[in-house]
Amino acid sequence: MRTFRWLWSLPLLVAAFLLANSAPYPSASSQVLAPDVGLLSAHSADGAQFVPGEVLVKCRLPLPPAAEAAVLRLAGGVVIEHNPTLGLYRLRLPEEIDVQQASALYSELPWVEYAEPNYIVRAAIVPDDPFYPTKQAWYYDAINAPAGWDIERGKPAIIVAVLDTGVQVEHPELEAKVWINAREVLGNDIDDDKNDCIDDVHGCNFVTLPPTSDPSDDHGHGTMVAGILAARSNNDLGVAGTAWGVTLLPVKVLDSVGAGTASDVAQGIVYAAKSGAQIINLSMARPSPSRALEEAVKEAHDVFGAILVGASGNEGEEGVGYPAAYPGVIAVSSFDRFDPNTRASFSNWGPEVNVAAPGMGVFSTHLHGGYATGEGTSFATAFVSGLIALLLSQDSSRNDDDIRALLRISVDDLPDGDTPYWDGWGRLNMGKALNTHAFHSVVPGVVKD
Ligand SMILES: [Ca+2]
Ligand SMILES: [Ca+2]
Ligand SMILES: [Ca+2]
Ligand SMILES: [Ca+2]
Repeated sequence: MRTFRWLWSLPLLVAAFLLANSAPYPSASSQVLAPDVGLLSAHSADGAQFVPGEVLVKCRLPLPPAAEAAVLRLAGGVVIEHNPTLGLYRLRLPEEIDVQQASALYSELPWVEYAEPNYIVRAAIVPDDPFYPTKQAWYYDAINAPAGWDIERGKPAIIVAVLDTGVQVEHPELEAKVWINAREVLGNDIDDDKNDCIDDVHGCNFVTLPPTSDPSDDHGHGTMVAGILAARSNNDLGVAGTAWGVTLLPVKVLDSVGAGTASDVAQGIVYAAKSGAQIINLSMARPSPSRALEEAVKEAHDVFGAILVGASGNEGEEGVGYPAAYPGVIAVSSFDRFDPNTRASFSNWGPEVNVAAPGMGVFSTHLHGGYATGEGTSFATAFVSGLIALLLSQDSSRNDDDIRALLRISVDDLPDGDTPYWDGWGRLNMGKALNTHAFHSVVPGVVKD
């Protein structure tokens, strides 16, 4: 690799070079377009792809054309395109010149505003799961999911607890995603990690008395929620989930008919928080409050810093159900399949609603390794937990306030019609939410319920 730093670190030599080289660069009207580089690409240190041998350079104005041409030729670059509106030059460098090094050195020149490799921009990723185009694309498009997946697909360190009817942990789309409790010694009949469940390896079952370490699903609801959250995705099989790479913690608190008690749910919430779940998905609702539930929410939220997400309820009436209605829980409603700007007819509304997500015709994993379609704010809730899991994968230091602020500034506000607050801040927009890193240091504190 040729080195040329010496030339640029000496401004006098550069000036001499400029004086000696006054041939003009090709004008905009005579620009030479390079042959299409097709799929050729290289990767920068941060993984971004760029076109080999090409650098984009913007010169500061004003600079005499001859001087500008000389600057551009410094690394042996040939102008292959010039956009006068942007003031941008696309240069082809000799093969032996390193593109990133050349960009850095061009950037050091006082006449250059910036220089960078010619990065490749790709269309938002569409997963190859066979049910995606036929069953799932409409709702993932409605929440701008593919643009989000371009940015973040989820990290295994982020644990989402699924408080539900259990999870079919051996489902081929879920088994690789299920939490493994490394802090528990198995088979010694002792709760080694003191999370209130003995010998728990893949979660816990609080429906039985006493609790057992088997969180298997005997209903199907929890397996569907788990799949929406984090089914294995882009694996040429079944469905795509929202947060492809995160970890699921199954906590069975609802029985084989989908019902549960406040005491079981309360215990499950605290178990999830103690086990390290940063997000607790509560795809359930009851019309009236419960002190036990409220205390458990407070404990998980205030003491453990967990982010809780709950369903607004499926009665199609005013009044958000519990636990979603508690201030410590992000409450989720559902928009309509046929008009994603309007409320799904079953979705409860009220001032406690925070955000709207897909809840009609949702297709996900089901019992016996199968798949099924479901409807309800339960399923909408799982999309929101999934997006939050991606936001924490981006930056695990984000807390509940940060997440609420990010959701609030990124959603698409929908018309309220005659059901005020039905969509809360608005409809989930994954691409926008995941593209707001820059706001992290400024928004917290600005937005608070
Ligand atoms: Ca334990
Ligand atoms: Ca044990
Ligand atoms: Ca899949
Ligand atoms: Ca609205």
